[in-house]
Amino acid sequence: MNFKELMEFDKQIVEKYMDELLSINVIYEKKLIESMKYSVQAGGKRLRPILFLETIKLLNKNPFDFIEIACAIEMIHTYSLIHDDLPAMDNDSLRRGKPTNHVVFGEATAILAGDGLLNLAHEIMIAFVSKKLTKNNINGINIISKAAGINGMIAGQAVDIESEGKSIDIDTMKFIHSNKTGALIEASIVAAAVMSDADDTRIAALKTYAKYIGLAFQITDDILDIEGNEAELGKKIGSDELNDKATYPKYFGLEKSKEYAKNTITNAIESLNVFEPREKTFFVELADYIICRKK
Ligand code: GRG
Repeated sequence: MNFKELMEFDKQIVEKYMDELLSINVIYEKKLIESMKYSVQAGGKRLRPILFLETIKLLNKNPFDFIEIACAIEMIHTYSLIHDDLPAMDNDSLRRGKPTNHVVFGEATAILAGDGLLNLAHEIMIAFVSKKLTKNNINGINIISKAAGINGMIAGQAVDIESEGKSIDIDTMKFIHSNKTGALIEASIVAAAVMSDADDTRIAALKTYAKYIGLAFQITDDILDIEGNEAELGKKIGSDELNDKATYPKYFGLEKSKEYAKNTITNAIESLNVFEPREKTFFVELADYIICRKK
């Protein structure tokens, strides 16, 4: 399978398995389950579970043995998007090309749907380790839980919200993005490496790779935001709405940010030197995809 086919294959497996995990028969809380399914099934690139599954494969383990962990990661990601879109946070009305969860189901249900997905993800991970109890499996799910929590994504989101309307320095901006966006991307790769019983050298190499692609992902997201806004709304980089956000283009300008993302990808690829070229084809192509993607 080539890169595109592999991405599609993994995506379909994750989506099929998530459908099964969300086939929950209830009597009273039908709206809650429907709203959880709505956001999970709204599409998305499924980047994090794909990274998880391909890392498992790279390290010669069977990805099907770990599929529920990949789904749990995507559920955590989806919860974060539902909550990020709420009126109290980013107040967005569109996500993954569809009306946001709170627009369809109301704010209270959207909050509960996010809570439900976050908790379900942890239930799934705990059920997995209780069936396959190894030290590395426990360490792996711990890496994912931490990345989603107050030492990762939630910390990044909290500082982002506190910084709204204020001018912040570059280090604060880097803190926000490496936690809000980078932490779960990094955890998807590192947890898979740990759960595959990889040696320390390979775990360290993959961690460095993950940090670089997380950073390049965020810079590219900022660039796409600007280019998308310019194309769709005729907004310019200096407009108030775009300037309100702490983004890489705001600090470095658009062209320098593109160059920064490119150099970051070069560093990501170099950090995989401990792997044979034939082993790491997917990861090299994925690094390029991160900065060439259109959404
Ligand atoms: C609410 C605790 C909490 C955290 C929210 C993920 C997040 C933190 C906010 C999303 C805001 C945002 C647009 C961040 C930039 C990068 C990012 C995470 C984009 C969305 O991820 P993709 O592109 O989305 O992987 P899809 O839809 O493809 O899954």
